[in-house]
Amino acid sequence: MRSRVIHLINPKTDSLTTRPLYFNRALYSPLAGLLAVAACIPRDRYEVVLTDENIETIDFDLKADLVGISAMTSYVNRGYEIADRFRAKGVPVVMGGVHASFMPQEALRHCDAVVIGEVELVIDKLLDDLEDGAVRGTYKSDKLHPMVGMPMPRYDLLKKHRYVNKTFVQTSRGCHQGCTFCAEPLMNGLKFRYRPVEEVMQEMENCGSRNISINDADFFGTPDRPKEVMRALKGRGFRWQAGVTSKLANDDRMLELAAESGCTMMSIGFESISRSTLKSVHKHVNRPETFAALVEKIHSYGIIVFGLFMFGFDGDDTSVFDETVRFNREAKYDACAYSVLTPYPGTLTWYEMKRAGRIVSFDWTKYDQGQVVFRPAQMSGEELRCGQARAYDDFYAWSSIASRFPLSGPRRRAQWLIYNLFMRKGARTDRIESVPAPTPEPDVAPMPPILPVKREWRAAVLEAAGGGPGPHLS
Ligand code: B12
Repeated sequence: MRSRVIHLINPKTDSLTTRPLYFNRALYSPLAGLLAVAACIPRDRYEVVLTDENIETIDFDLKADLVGISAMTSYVNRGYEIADRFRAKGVPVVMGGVHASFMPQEALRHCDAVVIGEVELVIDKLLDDLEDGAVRGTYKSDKLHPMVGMPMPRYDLLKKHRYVNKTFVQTSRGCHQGCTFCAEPLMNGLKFRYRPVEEVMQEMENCGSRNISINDADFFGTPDRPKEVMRALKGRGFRWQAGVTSKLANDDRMLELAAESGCTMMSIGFESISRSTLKSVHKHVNRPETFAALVEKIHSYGIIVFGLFMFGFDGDDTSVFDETVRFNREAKYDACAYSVLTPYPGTLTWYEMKRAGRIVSFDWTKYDQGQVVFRPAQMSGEELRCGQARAYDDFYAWSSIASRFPLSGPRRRAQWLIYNLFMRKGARTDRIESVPAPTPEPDVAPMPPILPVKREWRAAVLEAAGGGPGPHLS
């Protein structure tokens, strides 16, 4: 018989894709982590309540035996406030997700326990400790989950009518790219772990929607595996979208299978139209000279291209904004996101900038890729933020939307419009304080769940952490 309640909370995040924008719906909400946590909790012993503060208010009076909070860096401060309130009422709190995984010592000032990295292999110990009234400290598995037999995410807990994208299926974890600004390789490793295709299909068939977002860091990371998944997807009537890298998105067989199996959109981290910039951040896979032809090719398969770009790299000067947008408009990207480079704690960019004394604000709320928390190399912070805002204005100007609109061909026009309207409105309402004031740095150093492979980076991480706590997976 169920006797205990676990309250899982996603704190509010003021991001342009998350804030409910049209018809009371958010474009996305980052709930995959909590649905995975809920999946691991035995249903016969616990009732799970899920609150996404982006769409509803938190019931602080709910009688829970444990509160679990997930957060990225930009909304971890709100997570800490929530944790403090529940703990003041005597409710134990556990935190997880990317920020707490990289900064467990900081998080432990606000909660009783932190899960570092994946929850699946430590949940039993956590729940045993809950029964014994002994939930405290860090929980970290000494190995990564093989991704076989993973429990089905609890889609039944989701208020589906409040999101445009409501299913987040992971077919793999890990990534072969070691991009310096990204947390993925230090959270999930540089090797792919794959879920068995039949388990992926089972999840998709039972998630309650035929529109699927594949949440892999890089669905097209290797040549054969995505083809297996796409062959299995064929004929089932799904529409799906995924984040992929540019190299294998150029493979006709891959695109053919994608189109045949229901792919409607690919999000691709192009990041920059400068090859030397891409090299400097270890995104070796991207070749800017191929970008325009790639967009055209993907279009020819009826698939929308959502281009993800970043501004503020050391090679960027003030010409980067107009040049990038001109390129994006001419190549007829369907949608673009322009992020400000952000040194997330524990990433290689963080250590580089920290060593050079270039990080200005350590206020995590500002780490939303819309504000400038560091000193750019070739422009002022103000120029970077204004340039980013101008890029959004230009790319989502009505004239640009009209000239890029797919009047003919098989791309889905309704989906195209939804993305353009959400991004246009989100970017325009996103004008917050652009260059935050300096703040003192945190007194605890981040520590990635997985140490970097390269010896010099390992040394830099350990040095910054003063020797650092172990053990770490390699
Ligand atoms: C898919 C994805 C998205 C999707 C999310 C879709 C969704 N519904 O979840 C979308 C497109 C919305 C998205 C948006 C953004 N994202 Co994103 N995203 C990812 C990606 C590639 C995978 C996340 C995912 O789904 N993981 C699957 C789940 C199952 O894994 P998980 O969340 O890690 O959860 C596991 C553990 O952490 C743990 N856990 C998690 N929460 C909790 C809670 C408790 C209580 C416990 C015990 C355990 C626990 O258990 C889970 C299962 O093992 C990650 C990369 C990564 N490695 O995390 C980046 C990542 C999380 N994103 C990132 C960023 C920066 C963003 C954006 C700011 C980008 C932008 N410019 O807009 C926005 C922010 C949106 C917002 N609302 O604030 C960064 C965050 C860095 C940081 N330190 O904060 C990451 C790490 C990528 C990177 N660049 O480094 N993202």
